[in-house]
Amino acid sequence: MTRREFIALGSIAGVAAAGVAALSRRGAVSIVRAYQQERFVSAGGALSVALSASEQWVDLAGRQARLYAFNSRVPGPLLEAQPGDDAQIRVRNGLREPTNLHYHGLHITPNGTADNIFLEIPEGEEIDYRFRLPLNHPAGFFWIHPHVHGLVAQQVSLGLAMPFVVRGDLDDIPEVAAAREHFLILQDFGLDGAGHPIDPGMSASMMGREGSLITVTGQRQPQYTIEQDGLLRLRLLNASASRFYRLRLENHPLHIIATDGGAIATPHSVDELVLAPGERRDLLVQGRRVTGSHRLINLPYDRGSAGMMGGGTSATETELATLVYQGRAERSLTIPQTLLQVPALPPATVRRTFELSDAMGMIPGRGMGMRFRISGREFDANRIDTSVRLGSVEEWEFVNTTTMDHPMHIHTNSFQVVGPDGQPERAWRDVVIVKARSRTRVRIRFEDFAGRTVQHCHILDHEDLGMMGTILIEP
Ligand SMILES: [Cu+2]
Repeated sequence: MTRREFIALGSIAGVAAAGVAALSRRGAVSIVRAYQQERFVSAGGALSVALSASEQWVDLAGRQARLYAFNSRVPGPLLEAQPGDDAQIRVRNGLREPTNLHYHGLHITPNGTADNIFLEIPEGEEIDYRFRLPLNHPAGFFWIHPHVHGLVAQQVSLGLAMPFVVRGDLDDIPEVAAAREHFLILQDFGLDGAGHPIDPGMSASMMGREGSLITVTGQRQPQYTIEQDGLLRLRLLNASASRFYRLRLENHPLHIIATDGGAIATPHSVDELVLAPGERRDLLVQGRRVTGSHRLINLPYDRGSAGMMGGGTSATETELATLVYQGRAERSLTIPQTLLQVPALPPATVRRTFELSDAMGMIPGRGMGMRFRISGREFDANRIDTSVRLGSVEEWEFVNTTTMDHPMHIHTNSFQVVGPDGQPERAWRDVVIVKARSRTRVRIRFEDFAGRTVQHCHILDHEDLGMMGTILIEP
């Protein structure tokens, strides 16, 4: 295939145009789209995508900001595929530093030109990522972001993130199919008055940088319309480098239908939802009211502090978005009774403990500061920290000795969180919050793919400051 054919294929889907006009509370007309950005959809078993990463001025929340962008937009395009598809993703690195792509949550090989974070794309060069999604890959909401150790927090916090949706059985459940779908990609940015990023400084890096401008799929406080008796499907992704969100929708319970790795067995209703960096949740909202606007609020969440350095999360409530009633559904839609079965993983044959700790050390370019470790060691790409057997089931306990929460993420395979009763949760996750001075267990099966992969804290500053370890899955 020539480069031109490749690019032409990639733009088949073009820009999504499911625009909906809505009256804002201020009386002006605003437009909210299902996904305003570019969209690439697989066809005939192939997903072909052309991307470029660059530092540039972008439209963000109604202003100009100097950010890092995939295809000139923040967040980047939406990629949509089906189980069994062959993906070819060409990325040109227009940044003045190396970058690469990590396919967060996808169950694909960590080798070659697939989900291989040890690959780097030098400045000015390009690479073709190629991989096949397994035929039994769960439908779900995954995402792509750079993963070059030492640069991850910077590149993600400056905007490099894009959603990767796998369509399948969950989408075919009639109520889910009938719901109006929106992707809510939560990002935060620290910008000065001119739109330039603010250097977070050392203490913010140790805590994990947070920006004061929160955007939802590139917009500030967007409006979503819901029909009376209708259903809204909100697909949430925390694409922030460090910020946790604690979400509540006024007057509406949130019906969770999927966690990070796909559907759960039955919808689970909550009033509040905590999302750590990297996490996703798929929610249904039922239009049980008639009128009014209802705010999606971000509540304070205390994720601890870096000792005497202070920190924590801001104590204020923020409005992230608004739900507005408009019209009435042709037929009344209800929350489905059942979704998809999730079998519990069998008992583990191997148990391991990982201690999460911090220690003072040198931070390049910044002087002495806090660094982060897993089982006493900082990340070293040339060392194997954990060797496991392909096909085996293991139970891992994370023991957090620090005064901050660490959301741990494992690449390649999703896991089940083990409850206090010793039973695994029937839900697939790839990020789990290990709260300050506490411990958390997960059960994981290393399926399908041998090779070298990693686990790390998804507060990306912590990862860059050492909190990552290698895993060798041996055939
Ligand atoms: Cu951490």
